[in-house]
Amino acid sequence: MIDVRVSFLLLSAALAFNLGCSSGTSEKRSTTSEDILINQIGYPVDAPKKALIRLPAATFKILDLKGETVFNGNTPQPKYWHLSGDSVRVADFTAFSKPGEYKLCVNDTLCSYPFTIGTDLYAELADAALKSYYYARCGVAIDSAFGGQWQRPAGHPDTLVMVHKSASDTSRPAGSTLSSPGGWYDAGDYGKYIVNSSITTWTLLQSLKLNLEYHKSQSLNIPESSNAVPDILDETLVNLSWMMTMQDPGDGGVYHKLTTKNFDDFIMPHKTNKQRYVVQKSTSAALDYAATIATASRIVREYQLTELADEMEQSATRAWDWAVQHPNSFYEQPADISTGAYPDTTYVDERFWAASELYLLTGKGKYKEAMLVNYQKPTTPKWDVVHPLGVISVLTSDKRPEFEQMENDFISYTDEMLEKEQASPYLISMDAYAWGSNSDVANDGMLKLVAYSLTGDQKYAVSAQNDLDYLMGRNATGYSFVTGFGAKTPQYPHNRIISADGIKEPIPGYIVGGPNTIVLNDCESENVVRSTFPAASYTDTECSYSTNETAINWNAPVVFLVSGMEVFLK
Ligand code: 9MR
Repeated sequence: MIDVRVSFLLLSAALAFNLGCSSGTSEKRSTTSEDILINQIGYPVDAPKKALIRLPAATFKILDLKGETVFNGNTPQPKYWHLSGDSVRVADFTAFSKPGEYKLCVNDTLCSYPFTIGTDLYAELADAALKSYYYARCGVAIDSAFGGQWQRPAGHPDTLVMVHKSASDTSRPAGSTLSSPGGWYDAGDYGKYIVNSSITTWTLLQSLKLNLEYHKSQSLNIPESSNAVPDILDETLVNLSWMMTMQDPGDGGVYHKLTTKNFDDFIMPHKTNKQRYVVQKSTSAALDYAATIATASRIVREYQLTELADEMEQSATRAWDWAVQHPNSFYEQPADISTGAYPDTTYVDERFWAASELYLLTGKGKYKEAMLVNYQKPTTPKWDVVHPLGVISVLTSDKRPEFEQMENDFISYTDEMLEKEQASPYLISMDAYAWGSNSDVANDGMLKLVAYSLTGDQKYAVSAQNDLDYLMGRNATGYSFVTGFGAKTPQYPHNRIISADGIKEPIPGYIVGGPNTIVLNDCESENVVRSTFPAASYTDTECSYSTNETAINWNAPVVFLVSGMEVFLK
């Protein structure tokens, strides 16, 4: 017979554990502590499992949901980080790998959010990160059959876009109109920008290439899900079709962006009616376009989309030719326009990227020459640092043997990242915080997964897991940065649709830009005071466009990293 008193105690202890409040017995009292930082989704069975503790705790325990201790560990001395302004100790429980749901506790009373040890932990996250692009589609209605409660009417048809005077020529004078529908909204704003679209689209295509079987098995429930191509390619084609309308058929040049003169208000897409413009042709737009469309041409050919592949090849080549004739058309924001600029001051990296993709597509010597002339050692990619994208394309192609030095440089860079991660109190390779810092961490993870796929050395995948752990909560802010995933996730991203749709839960699957101190006063009017330590300088407030915005280029490496971890470190 069960002892009623014992079973009551067990039950109340379990409840207290679940609810994070007192059970009435001091030894079982547990409070969720913001000073125990974990991956709030959890850890794959065979992955390294590390938490960070900001408390003076020399030991820690892992408890199961019944409140039973299943693992005891010691922590080393804390390490101070000048970027976060705090000291953390590593709690390593890699040795414990029994699937289940747990909390990590110190001093018997302070516990982390619950987390899981298991397999396929990131599958939903991978789907949601990719489906975020469906929700960001411009010019189409989001149907409830696919978008659930986040359904919305179509907005921004972009069939009568005006040519801005900065973009005018004799065949398309200022004030004339053209049609450039579709694609994805760039970010929290409703603009569409070629530079940022390019790195985003390429990253998704590269994820498809590297994790082919995984992406083939994904079903996102988007309108195209039942056709013969993987959903990631369907979604990417939505943006590629738009990008191709941004090329001037007359001269092959590419408009830098399609936006209103000033940012739209925080209202739904179908409620906006400001005139939209194509603005200035730029060399960066032409080269990024050439690189992305050339990459797409190779991939769609594999899916027997032959006509499209041919059209893309011709289009990419024309954009390259335009850029050769206009090598220094730097984007200059016109006085009457204030939307995003995506400006740049050097095109060496863009030229290398475009030349690489065109060489892989056509095999022509002139592109190989341009590659060699413009080569620089790879670093972490960004919208204005794109040569690493060309390096990845080359190293994951059949042309890899021609470029041994490039491979050495790539591996040296990833090895340097691993050294930095080992020295980092927060176990990441990033050592400077820029606008969109979360995407820098995700891009580091992407490079590590590429290094893993090239060398087969598990150490790179292990390090990429650390990047994912950081993004999902093991960071100085304690936020799991992807909406809808984790115990503490952004509720008020700087995103016009999420703000205006009237739905309490933000659309899931969006990573926010993350901490940095570039614009400390973006929420001044709301009296938000941010940390002056860059790693901790984040606020989940809508006004914080510099830390809490969503953006397509930030989500793409998350798709890559999370899908990759699903494959590499189950
Ligand atoms: O991601 C961009 C970041 O690197 C720049 O520092 C910042 C300021 O120029 O702009 C960011 O890009 C924004 C773009 O200009 C407009 N759409 C929203 C983007 C994300 O904030």
